[in-house]
Amino acid sequence: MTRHHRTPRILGTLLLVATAALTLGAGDRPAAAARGTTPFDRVVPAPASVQQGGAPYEISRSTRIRVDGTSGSRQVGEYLAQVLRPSTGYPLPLTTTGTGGIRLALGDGPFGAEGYRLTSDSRGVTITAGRPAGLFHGVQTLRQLLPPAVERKTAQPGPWAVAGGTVTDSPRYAYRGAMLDVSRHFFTVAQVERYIDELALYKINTLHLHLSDDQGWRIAVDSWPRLASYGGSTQVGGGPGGFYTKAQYQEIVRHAAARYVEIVPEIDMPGHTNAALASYAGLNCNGVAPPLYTGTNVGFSSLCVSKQETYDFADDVLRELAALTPGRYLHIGGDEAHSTSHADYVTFMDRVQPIVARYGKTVIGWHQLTGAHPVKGALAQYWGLDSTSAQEKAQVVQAARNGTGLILSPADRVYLDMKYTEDTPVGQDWAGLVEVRRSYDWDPGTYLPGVPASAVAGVEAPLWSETITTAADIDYLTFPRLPGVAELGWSPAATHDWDAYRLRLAAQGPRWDALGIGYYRSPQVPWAS
Ligand code: TNX
Repeated sequence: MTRHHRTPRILGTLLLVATAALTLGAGDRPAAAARGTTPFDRVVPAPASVQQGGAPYEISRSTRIRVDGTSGSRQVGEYLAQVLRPSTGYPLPLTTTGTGGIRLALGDGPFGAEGYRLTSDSRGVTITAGRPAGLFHGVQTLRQLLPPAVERKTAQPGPWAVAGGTVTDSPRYAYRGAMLDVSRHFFTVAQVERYIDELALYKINTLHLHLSDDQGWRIAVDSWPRLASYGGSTQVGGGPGGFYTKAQYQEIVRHAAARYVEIVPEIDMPGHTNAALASYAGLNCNGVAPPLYTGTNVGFSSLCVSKQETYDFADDVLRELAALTPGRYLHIGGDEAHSTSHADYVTFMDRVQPIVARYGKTVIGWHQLTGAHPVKGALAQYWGLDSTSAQEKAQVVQAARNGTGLILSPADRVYLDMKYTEDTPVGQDWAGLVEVRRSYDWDPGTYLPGVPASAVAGVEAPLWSETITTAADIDYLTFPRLPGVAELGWSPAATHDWDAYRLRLAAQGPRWDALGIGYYRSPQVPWAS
């Protein structure tokens, strides 16, 4: 430690006393509140470990963001600067020299792929991680330790103080996802990017895009151009629909990658394929293309399992999609294939899964895939309910025991398109009404008894779009439920506690106001205002 760094002895003694006094016990957080800083126990998702104490750090006009020369540290530094500059009005330059300020450093330590440590004292804030993703998650924690006004896009009065202490954090599960259905209603690149920004706030690291369904095909495929040009030309209720060009899709992928979010593209097959069947008559067993579909029924369409053309189609589509996708996964759907016989379903899945591997990707399918033969390494996405039959659950549990990983998306817990109450606008209720507590109050580790803990890859909150058309609709159904799912995916099981969680969640409300996110003001949560 240089002279420059050393704390005068008397101050050091005071700090020690303060640290002892301020280290958080359960329900004990008066000191930070008294100074106007956000206490560490208001962070969502709850960090693995927090030790609050010591003097706060105040961001000022002279604060610099110190990066370590690696491109990852610089990229996260630029991102942080873009968050902080508009509201603080400070220049916050990036630098590789000097001391103090906000330091983002890659280093050795027990951080894993996404973990980080954040320390704060009067001289500065240091975020250390093994990988850039960890620095990025640490930055999300730092945002939440600053006053909510930091999220505004115009200069605010401040002050901008971060409570003193240490957060040591890493995720419980590697897969923490959300899904957006861009097929039932199309959403623009800007709307998807906004969603990615919102997900990143809560350390979600995966966005699954449901790119095809009966009502619309949303991704350009060069070898089958009518899929997008015709199959993408409408949506639920009629209207123009839309699709992403390859350049637009890659822009979404880039935007996500800069926020350490992996895109998982889904082409739903063999059911949910009316848009494709309408675009190419040859994909139908009878050779006749059905009309485009703008209703909301499910289970009426199927690719023709006995035709070679079907597999040429699947090969071309998955090859082109794999080439656009740096992520590890291709989701091939497989749900609600009610118009495909069981034997045909198994035949289809047996032929299509190896195509995914041929293009270097790993299969994800909805959990009906476990009724066929999931290939080695495949993940099954469970979307059942409490009331799902014991037989269907047992099939999923057995697959997990045999090595199929599970992504948990129980519909009566984490389907973001379910209504909160009978009276809330937009959404569906086929899986039940899902208030905030219900979406948070379950444990992915024990949810399906008999599943080995190691088989649970993580959680995902799907947002189906039959009833929604705007960014405001997306926000309303997503907030405040998504942060709870994010916490189930990130935080240690030991932190799970509804009474504590609802206070953490309440503290997010003013942040969403500052970000322009309209949310459901659930009466279960003690919102501040
Ligand atoms: C079931 S969940 C579906 C979707 C619907 C959703 C509406 C799943 C794999 N299939 O086709 O959009 O319900 O909540």
